Amino acid sequence: MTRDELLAGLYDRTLTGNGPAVLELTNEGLSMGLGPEELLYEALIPALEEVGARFERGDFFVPEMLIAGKAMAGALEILRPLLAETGAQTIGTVVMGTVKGDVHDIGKNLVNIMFEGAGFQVIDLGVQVAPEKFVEAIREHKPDIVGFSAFLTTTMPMFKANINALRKSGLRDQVIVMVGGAPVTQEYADVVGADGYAADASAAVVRAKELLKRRRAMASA
Ligand code: B1M
Repeated sequence: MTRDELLAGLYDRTLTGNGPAVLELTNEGLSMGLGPEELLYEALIPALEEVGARFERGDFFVPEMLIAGKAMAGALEILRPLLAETGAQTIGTVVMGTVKGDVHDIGKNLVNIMFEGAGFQVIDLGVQVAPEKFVEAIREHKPDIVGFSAFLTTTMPMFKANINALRKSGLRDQVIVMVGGAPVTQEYADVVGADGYAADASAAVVRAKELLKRRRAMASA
């Protein structure tokens, strides 16, 4: 099998939610020498984008989205140690969660993997995380950054609710707030008063490092 055939096969099997074939092709791709990023960005993520497009057109329904998501999540577990492979020392702590009312977690999990790969310690609170849970976790773990993910236009307003909860608890100034998720934009992040936004997992790491550097420089000035 050629590289292009493998990527095309991985894309097709993810689109149709064939979990066992996705695992097999992911392993095969790696043994052929393809990088984890190639598998991710040239097959797995584009397949889920197509799933979303078909859902919007009414060609796919929730069950199809669910099995495609599960197939992708299985591949992500194989890729996780490779993406997070690093000898780096811990450079900061991040508390992450998908906001209340939202069960999407693949994008959040990918951000977590990239954060871990960059040397961050990640405390993942999972999905449907209520504002008071974020507050509790920030009190307990004292992270440098708290990350809120939202994947639905209807759950994005939880960013503001979370930030308000941090304010009420007197924690807002102690932590950098980052937001992200498929429908989120820089403009929306600014409106809700987040410190940082990133469109994807790699950009999230770059932005987190910038924000952390700035905060540490200000603290030592
Ligand atoms: Co849903 N879903 N879904 N879904 N789903 C979307 C998000 C949707 C865009 C599909 C569509 O219509 N095109 C649409 C939202 C529309 C909108 O709000 N405008 C949608 C809908 C409508 C729904 C339901 C309401 C459907 C229904 O029940 N009628 C329902 C909602 C349930 C709920 O949450 N309450 C629902 C359910 C589901 C499943 C459970 C079936 C499944 C989720 C499985 C899972 O996550 N475990 C699912 C899936 C799979 C999708 C799509 C197809 C794929 C999502 C995904 O994993 N993408 C999605 C379509 C799409 O996104 N194109 C869709 C791949 C992932 C790697 O990308 O999520 O963008 P992404 O993550 C990126 C960035 O967002 C960023 O980095 C990530 C990695 O690069 N990022 C951050 C994320 N968090 C960040 C945090 C940061 C920084 C960057 O800082 C803290």
